[in-house]
Amino acid sequence: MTSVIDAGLVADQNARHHAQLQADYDALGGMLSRRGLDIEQLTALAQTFAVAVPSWGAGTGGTRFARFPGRGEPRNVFEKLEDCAVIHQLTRATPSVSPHFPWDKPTDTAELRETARALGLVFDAVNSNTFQDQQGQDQTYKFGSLTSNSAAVRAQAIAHNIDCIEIGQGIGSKALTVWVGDGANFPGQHNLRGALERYLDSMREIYAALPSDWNVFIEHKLFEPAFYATTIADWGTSFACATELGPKAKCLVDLGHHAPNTNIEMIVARLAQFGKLGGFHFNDSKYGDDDLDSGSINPFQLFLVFNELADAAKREGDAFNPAYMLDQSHNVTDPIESLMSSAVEVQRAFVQSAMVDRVALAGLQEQNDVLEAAQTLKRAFRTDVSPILAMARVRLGAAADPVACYRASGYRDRVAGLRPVKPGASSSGIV
Ligand code: LRH
Ligand code: MN
Repeated sequence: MTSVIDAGLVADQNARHHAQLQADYDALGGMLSRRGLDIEQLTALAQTFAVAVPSWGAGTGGTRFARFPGRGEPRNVFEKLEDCAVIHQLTRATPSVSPHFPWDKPTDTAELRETARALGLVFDAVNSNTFQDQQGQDQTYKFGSLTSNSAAVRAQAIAHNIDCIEIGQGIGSKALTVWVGDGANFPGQHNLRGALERYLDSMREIYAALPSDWNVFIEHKLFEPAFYATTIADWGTSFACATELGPKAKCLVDLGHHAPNTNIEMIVARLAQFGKLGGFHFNDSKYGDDDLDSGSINPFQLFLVFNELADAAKREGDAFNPAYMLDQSHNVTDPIESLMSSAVEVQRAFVQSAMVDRVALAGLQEQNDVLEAAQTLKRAFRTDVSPILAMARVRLGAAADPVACYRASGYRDRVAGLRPVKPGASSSGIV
């Protein structure tokens, strides 16, 4: 496996951190053992954590107002993979990449799969795209795709999703994520029930094309690009459709796709209870689908989501295995730095959720000792597990401080020289 960053530099950087890290680790170990927790066990658990990186997150994102391209933008899927390999080399927490088609459509799937393998990466769920019209496309998606009242438009959208499954099989993926922006901007623009009926008819054809060991993830979103009614607007509609379609259909929760103050951890608990929690798009937001770095605005919510995941895993054991993926837009930061620190923030919530004393919590809930029950969760969230996460990385040959190591490597300067900025061109497809 090729190391994109010089392994010697990573070792040097880690050597500088060693004494301080060991001291912090021992201090935390002492505190945790007084709470009956074994830091070595938690560090080993941290090393099992993995979250997929969105290929489209490796380039600079933007909004409808503007996109300010960064230096050394990846110009194709191969350069995106190289950047994703840097993220995994320095965090050892992101072994897989979730591609988006046609943005990442390869001419040769074997070459793409082999390039990823050589970089120590595999492919997670593939994402279809019927929310944009591509050059030379026959039918427009202006008035919807899988829900369009035009059979020709629906057929085109269905064919695209089936094409994504075929490419996905070629690169070793096992799931298709279907997010459609279909909806209406005006009351009366379309028949609300008719749109969902057409969606289900289209999804039944896509479902029928799934290999036996594949899943299809339905991703709901409250609004945007539709601003009055979105066909798959909430978890209830997604759940009803996944149930209607069959066992290979599951629901994907993008944290930014809900109304402000929605209790997302409760949605996670519900979908897990009914066996329909397929996966996540982790990010953070303050207002809408802001696609900000995970844990950057509301880390307690991220912790509470993982607290529900830990509860579900305790109930269902290894069979409980939702797909973890990031889905972010990096408008003002270096995407590699944001993706590394976001992966670490999701890993942090994962480790903190494992420190919750679930037996004590159940007892306190039984006794309606409300305050102590709430404090039992807060105690885990308040614990700074940074030494555990850093030690887990160092022991796996990754960086004690990924961002500092990345900056010391000069990688961005190097690729900036190799990848001239194409003015106005968007590498990720998102404006
Ligand atoms: C829609 C979404 C979806 C992706 C897109 C890039 O907002 O979250 O998951 O296809 O972003
Ligand atoms: Mn998403």
